[in-house]
Amino acid sequence: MRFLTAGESHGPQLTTIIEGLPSNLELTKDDIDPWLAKRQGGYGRGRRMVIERDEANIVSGVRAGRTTGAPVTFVIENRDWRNWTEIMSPLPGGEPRKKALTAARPGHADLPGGIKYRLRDLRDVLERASARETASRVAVGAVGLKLLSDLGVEGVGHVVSLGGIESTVPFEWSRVAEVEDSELRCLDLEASGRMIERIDAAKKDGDTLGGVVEVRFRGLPVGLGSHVHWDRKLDGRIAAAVMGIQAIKGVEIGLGFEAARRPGSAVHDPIFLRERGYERDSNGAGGLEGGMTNGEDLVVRAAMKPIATLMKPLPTVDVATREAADAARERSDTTAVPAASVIVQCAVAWVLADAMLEKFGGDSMEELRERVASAHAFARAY
Ligand code: EPS
Repeated sequence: MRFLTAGESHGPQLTTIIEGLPSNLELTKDDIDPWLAKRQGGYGRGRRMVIERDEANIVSGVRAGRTTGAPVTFVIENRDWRNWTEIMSPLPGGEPRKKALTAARPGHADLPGGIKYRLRDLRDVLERASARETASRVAVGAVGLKLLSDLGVEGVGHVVSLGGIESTVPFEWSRVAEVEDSELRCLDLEASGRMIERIDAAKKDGDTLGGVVEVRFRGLPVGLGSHVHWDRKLDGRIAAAVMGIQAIKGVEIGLGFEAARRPGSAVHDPIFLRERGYERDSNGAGGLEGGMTNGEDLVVRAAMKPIATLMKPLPTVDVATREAADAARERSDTTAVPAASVIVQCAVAWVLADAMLEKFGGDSMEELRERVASAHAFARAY
C-alpha cells in the first residue's frame, strides 16, 4: 500500500490518497474523526486547535460503508483558510507579500528550505513543513488501525515523559481507558499534575516543551517484516515512519538505548513453549527480532523535540536584510507531546497494516482474515 498527502497549513484543505487497500473493509468517517479529534487535543495546544474541527470527508474508494479496492481519498478542510484566502492564493500577487516570514526560526525548516528551494518568503516553506500535515497522517493511520482491529490487533499510544518529567506508572493493557481520560494521555496522574505546571510555566516564559511517547500493539502475527534484506526489516520501516513525523528526533524499540548498557543475559528474552505456543516472560526486544515481529507486544518509543516556534524568540538572521534579528513568532503550541502519542500510534499502525498486506496479500478483507488466522494457527503448532 502507499499514500500521498498534500496541502498547506493555511491552504483550503489537506488531501490524502491511499492506494492498495483491500476491498470490504468497513470504513466510515466515524472510524477516522475520533482520531483526528484526539490529535487536536492535549493540554498545551494553541489557539489554532480552537478554530479547527478536523473531520475526514471520504470522496473516493468507499461505497455503502465498505472499501471497494479503489484508491481512497480524504479531504480535511482547514477552517482557518477563510482568514488566509488572499495570503494563500495561488494567483500571482504583489510583492512584498503579506505575512511574509523572513526571520528564520532556529530548529524549523525555514532556513534550509529557503536556500534549497530558492524561496525568499519562508512562509512557502513553513506552510508545508507545519505539523498541521500530521492530520493527514492520522487519517491514514486510523484506516490502518481499523484494518488491524479487523485482524485482531489492538494499539495504544501514551505519553511517558514531558518537559523532563517522567511517568513512573508502568503500562498495562487494562489501563488503556485511563489514557483516553487523561488530558496529557499519561497514566501517571501525579506526574501529569507536575507536567501541567511545567507547561504553564513554559507558556508564561514564551518557551516550548518536548517529551517521549510510547506506542504498543498486541495480537500481531509472527513474521511481519523480514531478516533477509535491510529495507525489509520492520524495525527500520517503523523508525523511518516515526522519524518522518515533524519534531521527532529519536526512536527506540523495546529496551532501545538501555539495551546497549546491559549484558546480553539481561537483554534477550528466554523462549518457552507453553499451551498457547512460544512465549516470553520478558520483552526487551519490544516484539521484534531480526527485523520481524515475534508475536510479543510491539513497543516503540519516540522522542519529540520542543516545537521550534518560541514566543520568546531566539537570535537569528533576517534573510531579506541579512541582519541579525529575533526569530519570527507564529501562533503555535507550547507542547504537542500528547498529540504526538496519537500521531506516532497512527504512523506505526500504517506500517503494520502495510506489512500485513505484504505478507498475506489478499484483494479483500475476507482473504486477509483467513490467511492471518491460519498464520496464527501455524505459529502455535510449529
Ligand atoms: C498544527 C497547526 C499549526 C500549528 C502547529 C500544528 O497551526 P498554526 O500555525 O495556524 O498555529 O499550531 O504547527 C507547528 C507547531 C509548526 O511548527 O508548524 C496542527 O494542526 O497540529
